[in-house]
Amino acid sequence: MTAVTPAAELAAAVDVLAAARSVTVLCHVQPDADTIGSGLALAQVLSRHGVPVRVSFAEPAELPASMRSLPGIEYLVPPAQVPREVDVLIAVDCGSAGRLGALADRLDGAATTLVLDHHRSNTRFGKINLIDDTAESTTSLLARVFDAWGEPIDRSVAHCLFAGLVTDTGCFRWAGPGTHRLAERLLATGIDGAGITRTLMDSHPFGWLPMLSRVLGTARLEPAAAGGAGLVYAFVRRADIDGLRSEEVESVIDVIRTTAEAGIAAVFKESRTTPHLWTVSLRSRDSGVGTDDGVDVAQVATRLGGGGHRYAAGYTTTGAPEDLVAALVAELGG
Ligand SMILES: [Mn+2]
Repeated sequence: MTAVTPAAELAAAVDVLAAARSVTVLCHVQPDADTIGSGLALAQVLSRHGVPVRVSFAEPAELPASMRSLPGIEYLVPPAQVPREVDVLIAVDCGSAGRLGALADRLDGAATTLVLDHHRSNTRFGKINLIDDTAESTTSLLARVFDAWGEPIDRSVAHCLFAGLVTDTGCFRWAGPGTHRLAERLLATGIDGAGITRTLMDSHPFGWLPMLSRVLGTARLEPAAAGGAGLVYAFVRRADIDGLRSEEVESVIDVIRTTAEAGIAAVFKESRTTPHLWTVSLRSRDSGVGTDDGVDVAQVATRLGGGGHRYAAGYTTTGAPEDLVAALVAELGG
């Protein structure tokens, strides 16, 4: 299925961008390359028009190291530098206001709010909501916004858009019709696609290997879960990730989800600072972009207080490991 972006909302979004006098772009907490790539691409294009723009995210304090070479990084400011009252506020890649973390309170002080997103579970918390859950990434939605606006995608904007596209499609595993056409267009600007991919997805410090070894030792299979679809899960405890980056922690799900006997994969990741606080990554194997089979993990995550896509979602929870597993298994049905 080729992505279908709602035309009226697309036009409304372009109107907001074209008329903006100053813009604050907010990315989601624990940012990934799609939210940051979207923010920095928007900042670069708005700057061409002389529009003052800042980009921020609530936490953690530092941008993940793998994203520090993205063009436009100079537009990033710490959350304390985002004023209480702003002109145009744009949330990128955020399924709900809660994904803005402590910066969610800036929504009330904004003259206009624009939500640009591709999450199925999006709660439409902006005044204008351009949501396309058939888009592979928020950066591919942005490519359509720039086209509708008549803004060329140059090499440094393409770098940011490619960063979101390659990560949200899992290195083009979850590509749909049009995905490779966009990739080709971005690569034709002269960006180093292999280098961007390696920096974002294929580089880990040596400490990643012993961490994986410990974490994979916690993996368990529940073949009867989710009506027989099967659940595989593992735990990343705080002691496992000392000195490692979020990139290493987030990579674990990509190993766990390869289990052939399980349609659903989960990784429980303990907070570095708060014992028994966990963020949970969920993946559904047979529920990719443009397909309607498999378990919709966005629905599961939403019922557990989170959100996401039908094939990739997450939530935050507290408790002892065995209780977390029991709660998830109960929600999956059996
Ligand atoms: Mn995304």
